[in-house]
Amino acid sequence: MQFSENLIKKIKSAQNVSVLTGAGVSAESGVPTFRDPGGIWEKFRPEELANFNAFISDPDFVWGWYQHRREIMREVTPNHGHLALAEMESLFNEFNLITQNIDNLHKRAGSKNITELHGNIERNYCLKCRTFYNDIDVSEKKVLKCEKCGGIIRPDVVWFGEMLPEKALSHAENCAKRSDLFFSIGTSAEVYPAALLPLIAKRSGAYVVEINIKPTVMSMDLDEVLTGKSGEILNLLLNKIKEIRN
Ligand code: BJW
Ligand code: ZN
Repeated sequence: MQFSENLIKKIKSAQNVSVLTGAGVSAESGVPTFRDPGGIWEKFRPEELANFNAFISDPDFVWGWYQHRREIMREVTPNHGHLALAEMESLFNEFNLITQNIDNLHKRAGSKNITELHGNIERNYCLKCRTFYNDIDVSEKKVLKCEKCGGIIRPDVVWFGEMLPEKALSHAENCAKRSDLFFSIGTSAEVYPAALLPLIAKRSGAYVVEINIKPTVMSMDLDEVLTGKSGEILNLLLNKIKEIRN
C-alpha cells in the first residue's frame, strides 16, 4: 500500500495523534462486529439486547448473551492492528487511544493510554449496591446475584440511552480537539456520541484518516480513506511511521 504525500507529511510533523477504534479492529482476532453480515446484530436488533429495559425484562437472556461474548473474548488474542497501535504510542509526543470496544484487547496488546467510551466486559456491578464483580465464572448462564444484597449484576458497559462515562467522554473530546492527526479505525461511525469525535477533530484542524474494509457514513467528510483490513494496514502504517520518525 502506498501512503499519500499528505499523510506522510502529517506523520512527519504530527505532535499529537488520536485514534478512535471500533469493533472492526477486533474482527481479525475473531470477535464478531455489530453491524456486518455475521455480526452480533444479525440475529437481534441492538435495542433488543443492549439496553437497560431489555436487561430488566429478561436478565438471564441478556446476561447469557454477554457470557457467550465473554467466552469468545477470553479465547481470542490481540491481532496485528492492536499490536501496531500499542507500538505507535511511543513514536509520537502524545498518542491517545480512544476505543468503543469493551473486549480489553488493546490493553492486552500493551497499549497504556486507553480511554474506554463504552465500558469493559470484564467489569460487572450490582445494580442495587454497586459492588463490583470482575472475576466471574463464564459458564454460568443465569444472571448473577450480589452476595451482599441479592441485587442483580450487570456488565459495566454502556447501553443505548445511557450516558457515556463523563470523564472518558470529555477526555476523548479534548483529545480530538487537540490532535493534529486523527485515525477512525474499524467503526461504522453510526453510534453517537463516539461518531462525533472524527468530526470534532476535523473541525479543529486535524487531518482525519479512516481505516475500514468498506466506506462508512462518514467517509465523505474525512480527509483520507484507507480501504482494507485494519490489522494489515496498521502494520504497514507502523513500519512507515518508524521509517519516517526514527
Ligand atoms: C473492519 C474490519 C477489519 C469490519 N478492518 N474494518 C445523535 C443522533 C442520533 C442518535 C443519537 C445521538 N446521540 C445519541 C443517540 C442515541 C444513541 C445512538 O447513537 N443511536 C444511533 C444508533 C442512531 N446513542 C446512545 O444512546 C449513547 N448514549 C447517549 O448518547 O447518552 C446520552 C443520551 C441519552 C438518552 C437520550 C439521548 C442521549 C450510548 C451508546 C452506547 C452504545 N453501546 C454499544 C453496546 C456496548 C456494550 C456491548 O458491546 O454490548 O456499543 S452498541 C455497539 O455499537 C457498541 C459499539 O461500541 C458501538 C459502535 O459499533 P462499532 O464499533 O462501530 O461496530 P460496527 O459493527 O457498527 O462497525 C464495524 C465496522 O468495522 C464496520 O464499518 C466494518 O466495515 C468495519 N470492519 N472488519 C477494518 N478487519
Ligand atoms: Zn449488591
